[in-house]
Amino acid sequence: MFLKYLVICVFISVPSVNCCSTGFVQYHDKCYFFSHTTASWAQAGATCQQFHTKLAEPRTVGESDFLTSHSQSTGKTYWIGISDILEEHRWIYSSDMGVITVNNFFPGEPTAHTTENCVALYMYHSLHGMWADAACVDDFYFVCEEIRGASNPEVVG
Ligand SMILES: [Ca+2]
Repeated sequence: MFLKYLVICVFISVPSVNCCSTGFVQYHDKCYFFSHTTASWAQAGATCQQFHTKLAEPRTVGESDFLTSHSQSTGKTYWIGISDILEEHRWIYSSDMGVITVNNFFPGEPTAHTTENCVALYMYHSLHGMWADAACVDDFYFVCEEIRGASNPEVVG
């Protein structure tokens, strides 16, 4: 099993890019964990932090498409690390409060103004994993992203 994992890592890795920790899924230089339990947006973020990760912050069209595609494959709705809690309709990443650099809101989304301030890869109402605003207290699955620069000496590439 370990050998199989190692072979997959070598096969899909770009040279010099480390493999992801067990349980994480790799996309280019990012490692994502798709949760198997649900939580509110804030609880989800806290859970990610317990493992030295953060709620996923898609910065490129490719990263965003990967997250949407993976959520389609599981059929679940996932929280990601984008909200407009601080200022209505100003969508920012949680970790650095930067305005989003990619926009994957489903056409017509976001819809709910101040009652829905957190972004999910939304599987309901035929949104197919594209972004929608949702009430931050809702319980959804969530995607954590490994924080780059955090050393992981036990992980071999
Ligand atoms: Ca809002």
